[in-house]
Parts: sequence; C-alpha cells; structure tokens
Amino acid sequence: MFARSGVGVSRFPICATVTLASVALEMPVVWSESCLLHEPGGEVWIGLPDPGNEVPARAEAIRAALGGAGARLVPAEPHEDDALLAVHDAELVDFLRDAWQLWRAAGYPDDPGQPRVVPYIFPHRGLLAGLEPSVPAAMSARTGMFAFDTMTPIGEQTWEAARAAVDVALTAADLVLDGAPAAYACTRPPGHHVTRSAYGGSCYLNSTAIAAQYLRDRGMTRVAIVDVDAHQGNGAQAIFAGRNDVLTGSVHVDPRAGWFPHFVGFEDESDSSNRNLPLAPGSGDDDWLAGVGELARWVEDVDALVLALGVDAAEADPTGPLRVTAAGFREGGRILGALGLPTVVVQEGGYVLETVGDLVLAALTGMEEGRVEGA
Ligand code: SP5
Ligand code: ZN
Repeated sequence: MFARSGVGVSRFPICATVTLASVALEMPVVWSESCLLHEPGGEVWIGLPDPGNEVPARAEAIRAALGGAGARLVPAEPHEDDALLAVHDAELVDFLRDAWQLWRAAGYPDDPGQPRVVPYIFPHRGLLAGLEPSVPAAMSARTGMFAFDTMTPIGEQTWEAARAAVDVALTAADLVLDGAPAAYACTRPPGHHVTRSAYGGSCYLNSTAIAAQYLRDRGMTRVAIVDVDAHQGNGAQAIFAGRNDVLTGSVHVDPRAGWFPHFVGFEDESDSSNRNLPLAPGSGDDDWLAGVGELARWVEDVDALVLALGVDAAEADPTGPLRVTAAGFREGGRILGALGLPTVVVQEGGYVLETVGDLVLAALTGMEEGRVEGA
C-alpha cells in the first residue's frame, strides 16, 4: 500500500535512477480543513498590537506545495480526548475548550472591545511570595493561569483548529502504526511550546507530544522527539522530563542570545532524556546540520521518531536569526530519514508564505532519499 508504485519496476529501469525529486512524495499527508479556522487576528507584543505571522495561509501554502509534488492527502480522523489528557492537565484542556465562550459571556468583546482571549496579569512567583494563588473571578486574570505570553490569542474557533491539529497528528501516527514508514501531519496552529499546564508561543495543544505519547501507548517502547524548529521545543522537554521512554532533543537558536522561549532551552538542561543544542544567531546549514546529526545519532536506537518540523530556521524567516537553506532542510531530512525509524512528522513553525511549502517539501523529500540511502 505504501510502496512507491512504478519506481524500480523493470519497464522503466532508467527512470528510477534519474532523480527522486521528480517522483511523487511517498509519505501520506494528513490534513484537516478545520486547522484553517484559527484566526489569531494579530498578537500583543510588548504591549503593542503586532500582525503576527501564524496565519491560516501557512497551511494552505504547505498543502499546495506537497499536493504539487503528488502527495496523497489523507483526511484526519477524530480521536478521543484521552490522548490529550495523557500529556496535558485536564484544567488546561478545559480552559482552552471553554475560554472563548467564557470570555464572550464576560462581555469583553463589547467592553472594552477585545474579541480574543488575552491575559494581562500572571501568577508570577514573586507576586505570590509562597502563597497559593486563588482562582481569579475575572476571566482576563484567570487566563494568566494558563497562558505564559500575550502572543497567543484565543478566538472563536481556536479550540476547533487546535483540536483538529491533534487529530491530524494522531491520524499520521495511526498510519505509521499501521506500517507506513512515515507520515506527515499538516498541523496548524503549532504546538511544541505547550507544557502540561500552560500554553503560549502561538501554540495551544502540543500535537507533537500527544503523538509521541500515543505511539508509546500503542506499543512503541521508546520514542524520540527531534525538534528542528528555530525555537526550542520546551513543551516536550517539560512534559517528558526525566522519562527515558520518550527522549526529547531540540536544535534551535540560543535563547541566551535573546530568543524565544527566553527562559528555557539551554544546553545545560540536557540530561539522559533531553538534549538541547542551541545555535548562535546567524548559524547556517553547517552548524544546524551538525546539530541535526548529533540528535540523530543520539536517538538512533529508539523504536519510533516524532519529528517536530518547523522550518523557521530558514534564512528569510522573520521569527528567528538562523540561516538554513532549502538544501539544508533537504540534507537534514536525509540525515533523519537514514535512521530508518517509523516516523511521524508534525508541522510546527515556518512563516514565510512564499517559501514555507517548498521548505517542508525539501525536508520530506530528503527524508525519503535518506530512507532509501540508509536502507
Ligand atoms: C511555533 C513557533 O514557531 N512559535 C514561535 C514563537 C515565537 N514568537 C516570538 C515572537 C516575538 C515577537 N515578535 C516581534 C514582532 C515584531 N514585529
Ligand atoms: Zn518556531
């Protein structure tokens, strides 16, 4: 079912060796229209409205590029909430599900005229000074119990989109559990910054972490998450901390140089279940690929891989200062594909609408090349 039909068949023996890039992408691409429903409507950065760049057109651009490469689109199947609750606190899940209705019921869309759920006060350690915070009566304050930034607004259909992204990731995991060598989840909004109890960084539910735990619960004994998004995968690091059945590795721009997630993501957090490989701003293909290679060697013995595929390490991306090229993403894909592990690829960041689809295609094409070469 997942064979690359026609390639290597004796009728056209020469075509098979000419170029893999001209061959249809083999891995299924899981898709849900509902992922388009989340409209952040901009974000709040240092108190100012910012247009933001985590927009629905990202997913459409990726779908167009992969469809143009002949990929097979698979609609997402609904999955039970158990999978979310294996990774996130019920309080966070309940909050995200109900937040917009509660916000509307509190009247904020009319007075003062804010149609999206945005926090303004946070239960900071220093504010509490050792006291247990009580649950605030005001919804705008309660939001600060769950959101760790002001850049991740919740609109009317945010929950539906974030929940659909989980279904996309879990459908891709099902395909891999059923024997596909790899499957790509075209998720949006992204998820890799979400911890057990808090959301932020344009992320609401951690689809990547949920997929990894789902693979564990269905017989994969050891799973690794390799996160190549430009920003550190703090969510999975926190969720799976101290667990040697789910390794978490991330190569990303050094938070110490002033980049999100700022407070975490440093090399010295590495231990037997986590590896952080921060890169200096301006790092390009060579440094980034060295990091990808190091993570690949670290995880080579696991039973399955979840690749958190952000392509915002690209040179032109406005959200980070790394300078990875399309050829770099393709080579990174090759390195990871050569591991020959059952692999669920989950989309994270990547914000240049003109190139995001081609960068994802480059990474996935590289994975298929690497799998063939590594076999
Ligand atoms: C999933 C993902 O890639 N999340 C990235 C979150 C990083 N967002 C940081 C935004 C920093 C503020 N942007 C300033 C815009 C100035 N116009
Ligand atoms: Zn990112």
